[in-house]
Amino acid sequence: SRSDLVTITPSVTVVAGPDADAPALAVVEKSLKDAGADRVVRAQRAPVQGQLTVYVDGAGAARALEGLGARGSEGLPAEGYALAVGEGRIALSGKDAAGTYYAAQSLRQLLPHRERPGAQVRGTAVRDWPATPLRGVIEGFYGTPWSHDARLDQLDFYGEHKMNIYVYSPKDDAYLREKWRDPYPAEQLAQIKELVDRAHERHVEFTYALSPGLSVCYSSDADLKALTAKFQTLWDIGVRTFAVPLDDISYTDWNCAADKDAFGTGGGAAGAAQAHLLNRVNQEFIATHPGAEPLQMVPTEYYDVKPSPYKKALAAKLDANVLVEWTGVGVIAPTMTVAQARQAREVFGHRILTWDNYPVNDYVTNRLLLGPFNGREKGLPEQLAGITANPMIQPAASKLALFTVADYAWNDAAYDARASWGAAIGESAGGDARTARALRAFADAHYASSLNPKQAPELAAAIAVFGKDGDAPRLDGVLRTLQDAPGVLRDRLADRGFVEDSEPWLDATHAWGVAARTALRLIEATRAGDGAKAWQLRQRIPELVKNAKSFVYVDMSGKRVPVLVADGVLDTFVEDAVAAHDEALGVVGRPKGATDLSVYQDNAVSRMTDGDDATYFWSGAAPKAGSFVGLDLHAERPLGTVRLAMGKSGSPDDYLRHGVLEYSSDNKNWRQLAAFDGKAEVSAAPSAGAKARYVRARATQAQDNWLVVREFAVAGADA
Ligand code: LTM
Repeated sequence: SRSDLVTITPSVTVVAGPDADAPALAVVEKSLKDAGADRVVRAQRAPVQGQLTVYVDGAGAARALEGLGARGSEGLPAEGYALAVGEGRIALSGKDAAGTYYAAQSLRQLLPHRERPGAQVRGTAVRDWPATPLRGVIEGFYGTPWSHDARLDQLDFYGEHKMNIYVYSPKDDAYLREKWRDPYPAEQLAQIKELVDRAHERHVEFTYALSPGLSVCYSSDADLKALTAKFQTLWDIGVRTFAVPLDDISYTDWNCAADKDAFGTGGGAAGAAQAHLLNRVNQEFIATHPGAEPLQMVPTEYYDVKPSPYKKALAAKLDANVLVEWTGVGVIAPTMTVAQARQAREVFGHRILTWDNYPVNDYVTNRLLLGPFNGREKGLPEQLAGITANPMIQPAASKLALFTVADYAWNDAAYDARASWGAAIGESAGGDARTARALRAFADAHYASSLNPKQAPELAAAIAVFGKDGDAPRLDGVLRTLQDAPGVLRDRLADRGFVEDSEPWLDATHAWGVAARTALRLIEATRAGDGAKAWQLRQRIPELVKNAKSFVYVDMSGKRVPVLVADGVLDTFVEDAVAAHDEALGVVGRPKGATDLSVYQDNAVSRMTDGDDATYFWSGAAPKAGSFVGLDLHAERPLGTVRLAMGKSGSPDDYLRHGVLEYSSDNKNWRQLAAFDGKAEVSAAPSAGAKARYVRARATQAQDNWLVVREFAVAGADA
């Protein structure tokens, strides 16, 4: 970078090369106006001294870069660019049209955003290029598909963040799956054309993905014709990239007698059958349409790298130039490594494009997933044909995570998940500190996912500090920011889509903020020995919690799903405050659950102590020797009969195979109550006089099955 400053003069001249990208020029000109220029004019050569000149491509840009001592775009990979600012000029040079467009986007980010005559921009020299060829989004979730306007808005966002692919594949658009053979009604096709045109203007490859797998005959000429005829209607409106996803279908028993005759049955037959159809699409449609990009497909086994007859057949028979999509190891892969990507390339025998299931929330519709893209090893993009992220049902709320996906896919080497997340928040808040603070608190409270296992990390840290220093005013400040965040976002956030998307979560966040602040006051009153005040606050809490849990997301089938906010953090804080108060009064509430195992989805450890046999704790991994689930009875007491009810219908084998029940007064020194082997229902009565505050079930051997605990109870413990 350089030390000089360049002034945005009232009149700016743009000198463009003969082939300079038109969308890039539009971005440059708009950015200059947003930065305070009154007049932006195009000219063949540099004008009068004292005026800012911006060179875009061509000989002028090359000379200007050289004059600024910066290297040009020659030698860069596709979509790379050089950009330099200094000595009263700005120069942009793209390796290709997309590169120039990305140079323009970087310039937009560098320039000040609020009109101010005479604004200045710091001198700089940048050479930049993407880490992987395809970077973008696959609208591939179940549930309410995005609206047309939301899609247009997304395409603008992708262009701004150097993402270059959007795959149109909503599971609940009937014309893509159930009615895949049917042509689009004219109105719908016209809307898709508008998307294709917008994508083109934003250097985004609109990819049309047709999923015939629910009813196709892979060997049928008629079905091939139906598929390519549908593709042709999309080609005619400008689509140049096509995909055939074959995920989430039966491939061991698909309903086509002719295919059974042609290929047989089972995984190997399915791989051969799919390759047969896809090769015909590839050879008879893609290859006969000059300008078409390589065909993409999603295999039916998209979620692992285990060799199988299906993968073997697909690898051997599918045309070499078809891209294969893969979700990583797991449908929602907590981590993705370079080694796994190499294995995928090997086992599928084709170039791999990731279908990364983040921040998709169709399997947890009670959650917003607002944390960053995480757990993807550096070096991964280099192994891939590209990265496509499956977003949330909520388009605008997806942008925080998608910002970070774009960041990683462009430059994984420099990627820092937390820093990128902060930058996403800053951009969304548009430089307004109050909005940024509110958005950060809200996003923190909706942070957890398989990629970001810790919920509400900043709030949890503040609560932990309070546990040590007891500084209630400081924690109250944090909780107040959270409680007020929904109001601030509703009043100030420019992206109204985000507010619309988040409505029930905004309501619930405010309500949880109120409940948590009341709990904090309860803690203070309990500590101060102000029994009357504490009792008054204690009585309000059940109603406040009930209210906080009352907000619902209504899905496309009309199902009402109660939404979660900072779960495991706010609810625990409130429960602990109540328990501490009750304990001080000598009343002991329900035991509190504990475990060192991870939690599968929403099956929190509190569900094994809720007195309801139909709900359960479900671990997110198999217990190792030493893993435990435990109870805190809040105070030492005579120990009653201990009951441990494990397993559940549907997963009867998810129980501790070999373990011991133990009890303790100090959570350090343990005595054995019973040993158990091979049974899901365990019950043990202690000898007379036994006392304990803590009880636990500890695995004595590692096992393969995960653990379900429906109820873990001590007789008389919650009297
Ligand atoms: O991931 C793939 C390839 N298919 C489906 C997606 O449509 C769905 O959105 C995600 C997340 O639930 N899981 C899938 O299996």
